[in-house]
Amino acid sequence: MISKKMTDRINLQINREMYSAFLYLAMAAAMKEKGYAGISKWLTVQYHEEMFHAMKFVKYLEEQGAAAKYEQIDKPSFKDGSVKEYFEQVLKHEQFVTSSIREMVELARAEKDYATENLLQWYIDEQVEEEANDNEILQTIDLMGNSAHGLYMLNIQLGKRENEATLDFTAL
Ligand code: OFO
Repeated sequence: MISKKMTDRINLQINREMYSAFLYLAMAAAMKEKGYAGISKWLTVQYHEEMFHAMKFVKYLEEQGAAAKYEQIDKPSFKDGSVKEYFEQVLKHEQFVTSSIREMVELARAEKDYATENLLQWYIDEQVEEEANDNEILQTIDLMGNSAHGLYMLNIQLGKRENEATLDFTAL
């Protein structure tokens, strides 16, 4: 059984993960409108990943005899700009999520809640992967010097990203 404080904190994180999903979906729509169908697809796959992150917490609460509480999700907030500026905002958002997960680990340790700490290790690993992906994309953009041809190629490359079957949260 987990504490009320940890249950509330997990529910806050569920909201943050759903906000991340909503943010990437909004960015995907904006990229599609600009003609970057591949980047839009990459962001849409990211939307699915974020929903999986949220639902993995929901499942964990259920297993612990607690319940998910869904709150209002804020309007996605991002500035329109270049492809590089979009990915800079994605990275910045992921850095915020990483700090949020780290804060949860601190709480789990303070409460000697080993089960939640163990679950959070999965999210820590996931954040390392997400930040690495975003950094790699930004590095590629820098290498191309923001050239139109380079962005075209990046758009094709990112469009190859597929949803992973393991992200089906109905199977959680
Ligand atoms: Fe859930 O990792 Fe991104 O936000």
